[in-house]
Amino acid sequence: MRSASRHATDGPLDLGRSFTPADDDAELAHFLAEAGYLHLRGWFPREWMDEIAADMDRARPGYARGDGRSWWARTAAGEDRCVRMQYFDEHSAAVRELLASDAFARIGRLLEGGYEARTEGNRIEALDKPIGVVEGISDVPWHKDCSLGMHSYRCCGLTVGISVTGADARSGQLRVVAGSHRALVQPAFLRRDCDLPVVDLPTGTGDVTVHASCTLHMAQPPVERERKVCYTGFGLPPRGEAGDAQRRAAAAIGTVREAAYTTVSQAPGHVG
Ligand SMILES: O=C(O)CCC(=O)C(=O)O
Ligand SMILES: [Fe+2]
Repeated sequence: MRSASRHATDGPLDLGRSFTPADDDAELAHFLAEAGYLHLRGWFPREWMDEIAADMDRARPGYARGDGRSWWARTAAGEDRCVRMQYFDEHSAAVRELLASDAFARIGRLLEGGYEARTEGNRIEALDKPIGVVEGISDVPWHKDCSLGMHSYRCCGLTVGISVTGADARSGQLRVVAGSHRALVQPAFLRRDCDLPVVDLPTGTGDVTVHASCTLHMAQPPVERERKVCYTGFGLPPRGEAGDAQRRAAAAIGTVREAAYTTVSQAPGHVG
């Protein structure tokens, strides 16, 4: 008789499952290891999200196109919008409190290996998601975060998305390919013959998405309502001499990444 002690690590995963702070870490870790992502519901207080949203609006005028700390995109309405503010912890006490919280640290403890939060540099990025981007990049199409040469240095990191305003198909949301972190698939585009499940991750305010750096994912462009989200993450500590190589590679690849919004334009996600 197993029913009383049945554990959610038994049997097939329910890929639409979300977890709350009351759930068992072993179940979260199992789901993350198997599926490559997590949806954590009600992880952070709504009041923190309201403060972060207000801090984003206050910080934005301090960023400028070409400052090396932000990404920009032009919209069909003719605006030049700041879509990604890096080093956002410098502008938000609420975000610093979040990064120091046990709820955040708990995510990094889910996997073995001594995952570490970012303690310096660009610790967290705050993203605004305008409707109707026609030039530049705001909603990144299918990719793996550790692609473009970073597999050797960054695998396997964890990306943590903090849903500041909530997100869904109308406001844009994160979509992931379940199990793609364990599959040899092209780290960009989603091939039509890929038979792994695509999972939408609609979130509420204060929810969190977690994905492995090797999980194929994309941001669905908003069509009805803008959204706000912050991205940070955890990584494995560099070991010995690899640390220097990692820093050099990260700097070189970082230069390419930082120019992306001036060299690449996303496919239009919005008609009219
Ligand atoms: O815009 C998003 O929600 C996801 C962004 C993303 O995947 C990335 O910056 O690597
Ligand atoms: Fe990504």
